[in-house]
Amino acid sequence: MNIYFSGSIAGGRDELTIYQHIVKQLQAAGHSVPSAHVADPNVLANEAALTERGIFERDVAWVSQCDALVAEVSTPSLGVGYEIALAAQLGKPILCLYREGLFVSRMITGNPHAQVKTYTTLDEIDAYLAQFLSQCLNKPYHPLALQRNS
Ligand code: 6IA
Repeated sequence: MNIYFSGSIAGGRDELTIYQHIVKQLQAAGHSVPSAHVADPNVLANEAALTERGIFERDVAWVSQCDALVAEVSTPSLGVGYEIALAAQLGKPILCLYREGLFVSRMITGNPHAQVKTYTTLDEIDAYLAQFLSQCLNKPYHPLALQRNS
């Protein structure tokens, strides 16, 4: 599947190693992650050639095309919130992960469009990812799945 990974950039990069772990897991499971650069420590340098509008339009297109969105929401981020809301409006399956014990916006934790899970270990992240991805693969009613099958 095509999985959009969403993680904080301007909001702060404290969880970079977690982003790297999630992207690695998704790719190792055979999924493509167009936004893998979110987990790249050099994202600011690598994306510098793009205009602000170019980044926005590209990322919106990628969210629109994805089969599902996985977001790490431990670090508050306007962009991550925007991408989650966009994916929700488009009916995409959404998994939000954050470190147990953090105070996270109720617009995420109370969002009926998203599965929201807390973790303390990488093993827990892996288990939530595996469960979520298998649910996505078995959801024939997903709008994109219907388009592909019609
Ligand atoms: O508000 P934030 O920057 O924390 O939002 C992060 C989210 O928005 C990520 O999930 C990305 O998909 C998207 N995003 C925000 N900024 C960028 C970006 N900037 N490049 C790619 N995706 C982005 C490059 C920085 C620039 C100074 C070169």
